[in-house]
Amino acid sequence: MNSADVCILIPTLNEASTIGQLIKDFRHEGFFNILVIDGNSKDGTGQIAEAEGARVIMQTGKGKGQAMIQAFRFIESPYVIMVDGDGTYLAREAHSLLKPVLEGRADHVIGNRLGNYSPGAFTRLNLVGNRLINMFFDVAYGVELKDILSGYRAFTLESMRELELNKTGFEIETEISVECILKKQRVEEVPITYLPRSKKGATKLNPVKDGFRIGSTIYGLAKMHNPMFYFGIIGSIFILAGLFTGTFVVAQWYEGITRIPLSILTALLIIFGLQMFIFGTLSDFILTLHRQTIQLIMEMNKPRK
Ligand SMILES: Nc1nc2c(ncn2[C@@H]2O[C@H](COP(=O)(O)OP(=O)(O)OP(=O)(O)O)[C@@H](O)[C@H]2O)c(=O)[nH]1
Ligand SMILES: [Mg+2]
Repeated sequence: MNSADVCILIPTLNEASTIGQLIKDFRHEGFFNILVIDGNSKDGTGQIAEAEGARVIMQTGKGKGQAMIQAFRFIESPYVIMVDGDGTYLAREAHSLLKPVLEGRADHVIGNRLGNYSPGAFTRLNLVGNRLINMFFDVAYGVELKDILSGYRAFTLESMRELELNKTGFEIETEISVECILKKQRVEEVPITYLPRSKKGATKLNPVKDGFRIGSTIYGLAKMHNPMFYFGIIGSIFILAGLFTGTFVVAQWYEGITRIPLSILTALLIIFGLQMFIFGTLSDFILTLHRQTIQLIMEMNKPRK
């Protein structure tokens, strides 16, 4: 492999305290094709990156996702590594991340931070949030991925071009992970080290707001992949609410009090909830038929021997 075949893609927003050393580290590891997509940093991040020999492009919109989507259009090299610019990932681990891709075993490799993180790298909230989000993702998409939000990844240009990406903020890693699953890419996870963020650079992630957006992204995108999961959650909420009001209605009835409006509400909640399950079953059925049709078309299009 020629070192120019790998593009190191770094999104940055005010990371002046770490970007210089990070680029030095990657160059030391033999990677010279370094692309920084900068969100118009005010602290000289772009100038530092340029002085260290990286190609710097300015982001035209806002958010990490918009930056990544814009930067992907500039990449021509067959292999890509994406890495955050805040110095939390180690350049020397790029080789183990790239290995499965270079050996043709995987299309997309995720650096799993959750096995080996330094004390303080995750706040307690971030750690719990990460684990919950990964569990939710695994149930929704029927896979076993441990760290879908990781910012250190290696993939082929070809597999990256297959992904349909629209998310502009911190939901981008989620969308990438979902798209990899939907496009049936071979995804592998490799353990990596995760270091605490430098004290000098502030985080851009709001754990509550961004955590909620990430959860909604997983849920929203599941409609097309696992409709039973999508409609089942809505249905369960309504049925649970119906059981709650229903328990009250029955308890009151035993005491001789009849609650007519609440009984009607209970019936409506349970009927609506059950309908969601019927919706999910039908959607699952339609999806199965659609998948069979697509498979048939693919087989028909295969060149005959
Ligand atoms: N170009 C660009 N980069 C961004 C933007 N927002 C964040 N980044 C970069 O994306 C990377 C990840 O952002 P972080 O703030 O470190 O988010 P995080 O790693 O999920 O959260 P921490 O654990 O707090 O570090 C960093 O290199 C940021 O500088 C943006 O709007 N535009
Ligand atoms: Mg970070």
